[in-house]
Amino acid sequence: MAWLCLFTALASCNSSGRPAPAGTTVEWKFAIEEVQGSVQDAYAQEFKRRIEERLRGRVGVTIYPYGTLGTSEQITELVHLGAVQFAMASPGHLGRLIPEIQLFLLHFVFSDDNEVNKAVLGSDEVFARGFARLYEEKGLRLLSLYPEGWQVWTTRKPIRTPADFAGLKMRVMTSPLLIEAYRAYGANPTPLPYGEVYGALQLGMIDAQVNPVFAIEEMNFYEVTDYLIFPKHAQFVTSVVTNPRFLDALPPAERRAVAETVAELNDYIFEVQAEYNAARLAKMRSRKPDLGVIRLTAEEREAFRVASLPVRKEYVELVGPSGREILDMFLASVRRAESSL
Ligand code: 6CS
Repeated sequence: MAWLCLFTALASCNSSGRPAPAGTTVEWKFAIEEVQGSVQDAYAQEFKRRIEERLRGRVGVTIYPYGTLGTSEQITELVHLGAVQFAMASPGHLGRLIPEIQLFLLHFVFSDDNEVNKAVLGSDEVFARGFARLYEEKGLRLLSLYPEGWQVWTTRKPIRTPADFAGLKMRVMTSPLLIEAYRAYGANPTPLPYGEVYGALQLGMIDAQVNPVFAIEEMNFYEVTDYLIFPKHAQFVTSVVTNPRFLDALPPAERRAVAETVAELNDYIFEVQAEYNAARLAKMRSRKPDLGVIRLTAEEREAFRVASLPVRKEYVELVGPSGREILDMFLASVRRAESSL
């Protein structure tokens, strides 16, 4: 009910695609799934700066950090309803709406070279022909797909083999495939919204969670954890979305400003995520010198890769016949990019 009131309040503000009367500034709302100072915040801040510069006096962008508008799934719904104009929508929380997007939650499908992943996510094959139409079918316009960093397990004990996961209560994001991804290692996966993870770790309701380094630092998960395990098994991918009715109704100059800004931000955000992830690992280690950091060897990673393979079948079953096609297309795309970059 409280959330419904929030929707009504947001929707009543002037943020339609209609041109603003001369001399007035229209507000575009941009909701992110992370807190201030995060990778998504850096994206939204730069989007705001560039949009306001391009559309001087006509448009102002307000950023809503995580915690101000609800969970990730609720934020996506607000874009769908047109109460919020732009948002981040991570595949980890989008699986119930767009089952195909859970491709990015499979383990060991990305390249070990993140430049390759960046190129593949922005490619015509994966972005435009692959996923944009699937978002459109669900009433969302996909503007960008970008990586935020390698996923890292934070645990109370060292993990080097799938057997180490036996019975481990692992917090996962809310997309259904993530349950299968960690069951494959023998874990006990527990889906939870982002905002509940710290408390659940502190109270021992969960033993472990998975997120990129920058998030582990800014959400203070490292305070309630003993080890950071780097398996390099998956990238944290997110998507930038808008409401198609809003975008299509904008005057051409404003639509162009959005398209140009979004295109420019791909390189910008790629550098930001690399910088944030490196700097924050150093920060956590200096604040908590006894924090264990384990980088799995090639052999250890291979054991996880083999254990993760049956989940690809689960993905195809969950998505239906097109799932096999999407998976094959993505793997081929990664291989091609690896040999050409
Ligand atoms: O774990 C999560 O739920 C969140 N993690 C990140 C890095 N961004 C947004 C997402 O909701």
